[in-house]
Amino acid sequence: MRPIRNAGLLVLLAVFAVLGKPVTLSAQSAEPSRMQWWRDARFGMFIHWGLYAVPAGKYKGQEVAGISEWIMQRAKITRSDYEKFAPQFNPNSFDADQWVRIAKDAGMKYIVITSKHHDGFCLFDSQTDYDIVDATPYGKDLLKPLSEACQRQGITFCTYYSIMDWHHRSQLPKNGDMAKPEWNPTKMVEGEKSVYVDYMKEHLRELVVDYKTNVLWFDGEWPDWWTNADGQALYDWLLDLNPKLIVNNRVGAGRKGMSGFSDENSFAGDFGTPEQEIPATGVDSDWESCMTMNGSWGFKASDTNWKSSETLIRNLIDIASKGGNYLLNIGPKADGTFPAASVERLGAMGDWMRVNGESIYGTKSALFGPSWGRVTRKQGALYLHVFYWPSDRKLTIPALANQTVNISLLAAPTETLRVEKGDADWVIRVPTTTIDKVATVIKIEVEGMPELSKTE
Ligand code: H79
Repeated sequence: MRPIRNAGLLVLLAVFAVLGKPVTLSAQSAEPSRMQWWRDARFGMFIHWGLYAVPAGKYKGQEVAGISEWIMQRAKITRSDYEKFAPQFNPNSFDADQWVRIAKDAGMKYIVITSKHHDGFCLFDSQTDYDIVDATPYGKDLLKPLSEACQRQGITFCTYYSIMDWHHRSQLPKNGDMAKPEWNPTKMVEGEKSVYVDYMKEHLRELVVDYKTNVLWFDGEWPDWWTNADGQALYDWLLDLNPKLIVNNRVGAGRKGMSGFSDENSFAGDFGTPEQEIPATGVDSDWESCMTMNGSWGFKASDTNWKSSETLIRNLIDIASKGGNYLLNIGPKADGTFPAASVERLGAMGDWMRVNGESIYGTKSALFGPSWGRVTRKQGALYLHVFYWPSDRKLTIPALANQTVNISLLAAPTETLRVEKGDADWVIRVPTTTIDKVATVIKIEVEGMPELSKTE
């Protein structure tokens, strides 16, 4: 496990206001590790799918406020009433290869799907019985074909798993009222905790061994009956099952808010999990921002508040420039298809990534944060992502210590750009017109790892 825990201390790369200020980078990048594929990937697909796709945000004719996968809590639905969605869940249009193809075409390298959300319903064929095979007319496994399609197409298959469970008998609503339940957070029934931990372990063994999940992305860890010691024990047990498994910090307790980083009181896991936010500065530990395209994780028919493709592409760049991964969510419909608005946006991201992907994959956080955009770098190249095209055709960056080999636009690679190298600053001459309104990438090919020349 990584030793660094304090988010306050982790914010080392706070240079996004001061052009040219050199920063210290830690050893994160040096060690070859099971995190390598994950660090290189930079872009993944989150999928929230379950029984909540059936009501899709509406209960008994009424719109229910909030994220759709929380409808059981938001509308205070009893266990037996919620179970009635199962006979209506029949995703006949589900096509695992098509889902994976859409993710892959968008430039995503991994998929994290809800194997079980807070509602307790499993999308895989478990030994336990509240699942897609045993409880729905569909009657077939969803995660096995998805895992296999991922393997066929070279996408890494990963799973989300909620510790809190609104369906398991071990847990009661916090108001103790099974007829008008307040499910969040659950209370543990006296003496039932070990029964529930065994139940989780059955699922987790299935996911790791039979479904070959590569990441376990825990959530719902905040009820008071789940402790850091429980998280540590589960983490150790999982790593024994598969020493290459990656597990997020939410396997442990003590997360204070949505910023998703661990402190000295919480479990660090293998990566931090900011939710619906991007850290203001670079962070020197492994982290991944998970975000929605509209306002809901699960499909919500009434939510048409979609972010633009421009926002989504710039979020990906922003996150990469700060050393993190972007886990971008899809909420499939109950019939097994992705909402058209999501597919459209992923298409635009794929178009951008096909031209500019090398400025995202395998990159490390920036050396500086300019006003005109963002910066990423890797061995042999510094990438300037220009959001705001300079009207004077000049882009200023702090001087690099490296020898330059070539400067070009990823969107027009045959043309070499001129640079005027001053002691403190370099000025790159760019074409008059914007190449890409969303983000034009200039590649400065250099010898070695880009570093700033000493200016202080
Ligand atoms: O699965 C999606 C959501 O359903 C779930 N996480 C994403 C990935 C989620 N989103 N919002 N919430 C859960 C709300 C939880 C909020 C809180 Fe808390 C739980 C507030 C208080 C307890 C977070 C955890 C902030 C403090 C502890």
